[in-house]
Amino acid sequence: SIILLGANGQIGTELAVALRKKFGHENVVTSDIREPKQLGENEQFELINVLDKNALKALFEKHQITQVYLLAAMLSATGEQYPQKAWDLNMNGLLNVLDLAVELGIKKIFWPSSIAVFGPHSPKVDTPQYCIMDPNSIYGISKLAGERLCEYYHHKYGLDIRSIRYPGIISWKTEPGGGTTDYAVHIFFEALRSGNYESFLSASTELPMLYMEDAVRGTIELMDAPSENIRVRSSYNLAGMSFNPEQIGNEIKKIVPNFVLSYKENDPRQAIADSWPSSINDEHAQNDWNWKPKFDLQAMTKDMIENLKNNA
Ligand code: VAH
Repeated sequence: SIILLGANGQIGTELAVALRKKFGHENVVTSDIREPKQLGENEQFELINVLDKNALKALFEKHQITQVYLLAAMLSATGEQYPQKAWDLNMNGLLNVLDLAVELGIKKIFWPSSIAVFGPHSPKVDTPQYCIMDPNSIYGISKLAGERLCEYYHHKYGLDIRSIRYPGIISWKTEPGGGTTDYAVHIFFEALRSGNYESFLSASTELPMLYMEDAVRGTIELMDAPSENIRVRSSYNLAGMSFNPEQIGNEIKKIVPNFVLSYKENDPRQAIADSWPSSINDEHAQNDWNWKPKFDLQAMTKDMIENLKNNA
């Protein structure tokens, strides 16, 4: 079976739906440190703390796990409030999965990295797969270290572990928790709820972003690709779109004409965003496994507002 660790999070929630559709409910186990808000009648869920290696081993054996998607992590903004906890969860959670995968012969692993692995001295525009990487958030540092571990365990133990450096991900089903790119999700909820939003990032802060449908499809396409095609065993750059708060605000105003966007000064997340690239080069993902995004800013905005109006 396949297990998703951190299945209640922004990405895990939607990856679970896609994996159950692809492999069948009976072959997918979701898990997280707390119960999900809702669970379908034939959906399997297990409570687990990824830092409890013995419990994790028992869970992997109980369900005869052959694939692991490790989505449990603490994101950038929360990480700056609790750096030691962020390091512990992000690194030891990964190490537990890597070591158990070697011990139990688990076939495939997915682990998410992030554009947070780049730092102030990385090229800012069209950031390449290989370049200087000096992340200065504990989240980015843990993701860079995680990439090094993934590549090491692949070469030393032959683990088929695959990874994507996700941009900020935008979705309507589950709000992100504690990220720096979360403004791009909150702005939609507020535009429809109150008609105004105060962005914690400045108008010109351009960041790489990806719509959830593209993120989920890309993840599954990466995992489905033949192993010999996967030439990057650290983590693949992946690009969707890039925009700043002013641009997404203007796009929303085309649909919600009286929407008012304002800006909050001196939010700690501004410094994190300023250390990240504004756009990403993903030629390696294009060449190795035919990556191609489907949603640009216009299409994403339209889809977000339609879904929020119909579902939230
Ligand atoms: C964050 N959403 O903001 C995550 C992501 C690139 C951003 O890593 O921390």
